[in-house]
Amino acid sequence: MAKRALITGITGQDGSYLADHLLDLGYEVFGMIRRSSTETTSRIEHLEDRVEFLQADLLDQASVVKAVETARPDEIYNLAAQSFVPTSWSQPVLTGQFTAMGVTRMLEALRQVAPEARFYQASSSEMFGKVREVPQNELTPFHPRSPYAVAKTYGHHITINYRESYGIFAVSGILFNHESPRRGREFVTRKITDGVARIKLGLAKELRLGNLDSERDWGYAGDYVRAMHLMLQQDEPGDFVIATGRTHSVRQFLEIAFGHVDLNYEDYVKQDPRFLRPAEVDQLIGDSSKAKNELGWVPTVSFEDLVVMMVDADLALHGA
Ligand code: NDP
Ligand code: GDR
Repeated sequence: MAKRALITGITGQDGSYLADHLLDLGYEVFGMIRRSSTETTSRIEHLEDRVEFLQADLLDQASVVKAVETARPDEIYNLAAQSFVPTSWSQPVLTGQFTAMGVTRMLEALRQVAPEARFYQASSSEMFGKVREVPQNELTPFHPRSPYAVAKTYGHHITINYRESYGIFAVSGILFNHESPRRGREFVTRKITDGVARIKLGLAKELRLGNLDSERDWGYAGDYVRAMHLMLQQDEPGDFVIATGRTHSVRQFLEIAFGHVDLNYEDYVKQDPRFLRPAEVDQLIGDSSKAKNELGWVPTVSFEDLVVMMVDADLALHGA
């Protein structure tokens, strides 16, 4: 019989790639969607006939229980969150409700109606924040630098706590930044590739950004969702860092993205203090050797290829 998976956050970047991947593997896929007055399903339009959607909101315990009850999942992937770091300073309480307490609500629903289900929590490299060692691995201490990262750190620990308290097969993937043509436009990579496409096609004259010196370990989302699935297929539950092991600055991203369309970023990029953060994470670089050894997971898309893939996709989207 086909395995059943419930994905929260299915309308987001990762949810859409994970749904593609699980359907390819023969899963029956259920997707949790919250009600909205506008369409939020553009990333999963191509899957509408193949996924069963269940309306629920992470803020509403009864709706979450109902979704788990209906899906009767073998695996739950908890990807839903308020995931944009700057918004976590303007809406810290709501971010805590979604990104921290939402995890407990999902775990409680699992405990109540599907205690045998395996649970994946979307943890984040942002938990390392002001890093204590380089590169960061599963044992590196956390020092979160934003309300988002603090909320994710809670979600990480409550997942481990439910594993230890109730024997639930619950794992946490500590994923470093991963991007794709489906990335939200407010995140820096997509903001840049969208900006490059607009500038190249004469639709915009400049691109306003914040800190160009921060460095991230950027990978491709399509690679990272494979790791989520692998984590739930192990004999024992455990936590894994997923990263490329290479770090680049926003400036380097700009050089490649503008260079790809024969432009110089310095002619178009303006620094704007509105996009600076009250506390910054200066550099992240992950050590995913545990994932390589135990899951057999390795990334397949290089940084350079990722940037080019995203610029080309945005050029096509704008009609080039
Ligand atoms: P997105 O921001 O693209 O997607 C977030 C999803 O969460 C959307 O489907 C959104 O639904 C849903 N959601 C938000 N609030 C609620 C709520 N109250 N009830 C139900 N659903 C809700 O994130 P990504 O796909 O990039 O990331 C997936 C997860 O992985 C997130 O938890 C993120 O924090 C985490 N993560 C991401 C990394 C990355 O680099 N992408 C790295 C490490 C962790 P809607 O469409 O309705 O807004
Ligand atoms: P991040 O991603 O905060 O790492 O969180 P984001 O792309 O927003 O920022 C990366 C770095 O770029 C700098 N930056 C800008 N960022 C944005 N958004 N807009 C700008 O104009 C800009 N200019 C410079 C930022 O200061 C930062 O240093 C992402 C999210 O997906 C989280 O949910 C996830 O947990 C982490 O990645 C891992």
